[in-house]
Amino acid sequence: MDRDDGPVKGKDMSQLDVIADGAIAVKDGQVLAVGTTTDLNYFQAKKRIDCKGKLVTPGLVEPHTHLVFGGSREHEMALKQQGVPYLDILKQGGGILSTVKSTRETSEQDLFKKATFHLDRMMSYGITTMEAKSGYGLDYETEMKQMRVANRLKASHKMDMVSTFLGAHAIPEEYKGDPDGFLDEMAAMLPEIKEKQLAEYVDIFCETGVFSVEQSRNFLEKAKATGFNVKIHADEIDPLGGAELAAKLGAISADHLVGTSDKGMKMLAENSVIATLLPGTSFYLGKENHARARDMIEAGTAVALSTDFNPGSSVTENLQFIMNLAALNLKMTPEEIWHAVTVNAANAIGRGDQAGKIAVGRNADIVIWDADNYLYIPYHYGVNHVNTVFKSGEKVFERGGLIG
Ligand code: IZC
Ligand code: ZN
Repeated sequence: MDRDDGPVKGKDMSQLDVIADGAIAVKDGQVLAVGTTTDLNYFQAKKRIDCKGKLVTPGLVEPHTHLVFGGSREHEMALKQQGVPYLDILKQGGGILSTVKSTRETSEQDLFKKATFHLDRMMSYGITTMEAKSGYGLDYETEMKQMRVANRLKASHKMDMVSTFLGAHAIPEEYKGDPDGFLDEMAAMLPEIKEKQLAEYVDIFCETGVFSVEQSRNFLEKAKATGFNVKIHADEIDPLGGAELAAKLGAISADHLVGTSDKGMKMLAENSVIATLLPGTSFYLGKENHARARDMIEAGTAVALSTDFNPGSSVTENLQFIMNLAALNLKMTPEEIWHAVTVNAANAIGRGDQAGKIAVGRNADIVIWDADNYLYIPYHYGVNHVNTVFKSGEKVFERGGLIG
């Protein structure tokens, strides 16, 4: 609990602070004290909640989602089953571009309603802070519409929200064959996004057939010059060198990293870039190769985990399932996994000072689980283990029971 602020790196990720017979005092939405029940017994609490036999953790933090979108892509499931690769579906005008069409056609109010539905579900899985990217507009109007929705949610929903501009997510039909022209249009939006505070981060999909390392560097340098911190969808499918670029630019995080080279991993560690891994995507795209979490941790990197929630490559709001996948496919230990979905995820979206830890002065974002130890959650897969979720001290979700 007394660790300095900042992410937990490398082998420190295996040291988890656990208090047996723990207690938390909460006042005005913040943590007032943490200790054992004996330590905190002197508090004259107005209300006491008995968590006997239950694991209690910080609220989960989700650092990478494509939350705001129109439509869905279940019609592409058959193509996937026939073995058509994700990038081929995109090349044929489907994939991301299919969601772009739906998002352009959906009204701001309907996008808001749909995003609220997914956000509520995320909270029911124990998430209390999360990031949301734009990137299904690929034009001025729709990108702005998506970011306005994210910011309306930030103002109205109990979830703490962080908005990211991902205008550079794919090349729209109007700019086919002219990626640089398209990037110029997206870059021209940066000053207005900054001025209106519509996003805190700028991201790009650096991938074969989408944006090259050089185009990504150029675009993200403009974002940095406008005052944004940057993130990269790096080496998700092909090992292009996105991790090396993230390190050179001093990005706050590099995300995916399935194909990252040894050199890229070394550079991420040396430059303290958080490695946000998204094993749900490898799972959902049916990939056999996985991000090399063990090597990244060995190199001293802080690893975070995320659902990548989106309508194409990872359709789930369940970060607990990602914890199961991290154990099974990334070979991460339970201790590492808990750091990756709390403190490291919070640091990956600039919320390390507020979220991701139960510590004095931080938001009382707390989850009570239907489990009596922390090993249990990455072990029992595919279901929701949450009993109760508190956001800033307020109960926002409680497990319901069967009727009758
Ligand atoms: O809609 O397919 N990888 N972007 C980059 C995605 C997946 C989201 C999507
Ligand atoms: Zn993504």
